[in-house]
Amino acid sequence: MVDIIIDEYIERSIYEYIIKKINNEGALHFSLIDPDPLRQSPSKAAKMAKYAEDAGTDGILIGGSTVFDQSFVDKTIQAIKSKVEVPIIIFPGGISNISQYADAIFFMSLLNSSDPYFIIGQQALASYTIKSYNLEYISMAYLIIEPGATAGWIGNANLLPRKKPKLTAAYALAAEMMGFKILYLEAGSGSEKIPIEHVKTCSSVLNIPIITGGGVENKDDARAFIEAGADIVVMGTFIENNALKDNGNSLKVIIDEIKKTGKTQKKNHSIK
Ligand code: 1GP
Repeated sequence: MVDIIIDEYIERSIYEYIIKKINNEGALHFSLIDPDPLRQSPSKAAKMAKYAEDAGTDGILIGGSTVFDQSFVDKTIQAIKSKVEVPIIIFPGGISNISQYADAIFFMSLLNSSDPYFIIGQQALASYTIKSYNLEYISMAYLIIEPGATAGWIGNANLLPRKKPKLTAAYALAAEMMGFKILYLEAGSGSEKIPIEHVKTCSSVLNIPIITGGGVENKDDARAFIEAGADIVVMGTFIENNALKDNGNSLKVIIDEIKKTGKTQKKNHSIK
């Protein structure tokens, strides 16, 4: 059982926390921190996370496509945990990203990979470790749209065409039918934003929540995703570039916009 400190959301799981918070607030914000020693030290990561929490973020995601040192993931999560109260969820770029210190892991499958290793291979290799850590796992379908950036290249993704939102939605609907609890759509970190039509089309057919991110740099970007039907907006590069410079002030403007727009959205996701 995970101990979530935020009083109004004492839940038995991070998954329930996410669903109920989306239903109550209409839209959430997650902050992605890449636990890569070449990017920042654990203490710097913890400072970034604290600024993000103070700016109103609803969760910290930890993960990166080029993380090769698992011990650094542990250290980064422990440092962040000592500073913030919001949940810390692993958004794994690979099996090296797993840590017993996180509150949960997005147990994700890159459904449009051309390589079964990224659809079920890594997951099989990770399964016993996750069980032995008693780590909460939240099944997530992961779809990468052109151009895909590092995640697309590493994951050998058969990138979904930017002009084909229906194709993305067909994959997303299949994922929901297969039992995935959450959908994550992106075109890669530090990349172009995905075309809004992909979010709209997925949202029109899905019941499970939609997370999207990649290239969000201002409140207009964030608002557009929420208005299109996204439930959670993820930001990584912006936080990495700005949080320590302005103490999270520019991030707060964007999160405030997400929360304001969220209030105009009616959400009724069921807990599966
Ligand atoms: C990556 O969507 C996230 O999975 C965040 O992307 O780094 O571009 O904000 P950015």
